[in-house]
Amino acid sequence: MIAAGLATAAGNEEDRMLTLIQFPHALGVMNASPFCMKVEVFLKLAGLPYRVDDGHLPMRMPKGKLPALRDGDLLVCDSQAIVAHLQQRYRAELPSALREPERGADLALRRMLEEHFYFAALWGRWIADAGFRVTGPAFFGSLPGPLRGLVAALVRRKMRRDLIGQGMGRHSQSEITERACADLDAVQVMLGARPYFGGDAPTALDASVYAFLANALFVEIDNPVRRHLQGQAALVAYCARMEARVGR
Ligand SMILES: N[C@@H](CCC(=O)N[C@@H](CS)C(=O)NCC(=O)O)C(=O)O
Repeated sequence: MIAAGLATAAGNEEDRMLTLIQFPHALGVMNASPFCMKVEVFLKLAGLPYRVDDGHLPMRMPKGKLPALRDGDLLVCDSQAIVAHLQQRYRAELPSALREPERGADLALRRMLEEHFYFAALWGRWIADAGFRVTGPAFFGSLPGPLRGLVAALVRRKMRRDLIGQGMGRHSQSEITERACADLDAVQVMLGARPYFGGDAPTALDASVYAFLANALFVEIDNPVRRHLQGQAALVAYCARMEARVGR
């Protein structure tokens, strides 16, 4: 009886726990999707207990993308909506820096990474041959032989279509590289001499910036954007500081 009671209590505890729905671990970073990694970094910085569910395809989610967060009966989709939800519902439990509302300059920097740099990075992973040689086996290597090449080619085709629709895919490789490196230069200038964008402690913006930089720096794809980032001492040191707090 007691054992059954404990099992029920543990079950309830499990039910209450936040569930981060994201892609399976790959490419040697916390998550190969910077948006998923941003949420996981935020959860770690916040010290909120969570579990990961990596068994869902993005097209089955309400917005067709990952990440999503299940909090009780609520399913929150989109990384920024998730951060906003956590900031609101768990406000009292968050370190004070994570509660800060996003200022205009922070929003502009985050949007640059999420809505511009992201697409240059996507191009580097899926369209550039050097990227796809790494991405293809990492994401599809576990599929049965005949399916592997087919699914990889279909997903790559979708990425190419998306990138042309969004616009980044219409530029040449050197133009895309130039744009991505300019974004990284801006990130470094905006960080300045501060340890974090939040000053002495990371804010929600740091979760996003670190997720994007870690995906460019730690993933072993040799390309000019990664080499540029490797030469940006302040951003490399920033990534090391964030890694020491939350891992990579
Ligand atoms: N604005 C969304 C973007 C999420 C996003 O683009 N997720 C990508 C992975 S990085 C995805 O799920 N892609 C699947 C697809 O496009 O089919 C957020 O902040 O969560």
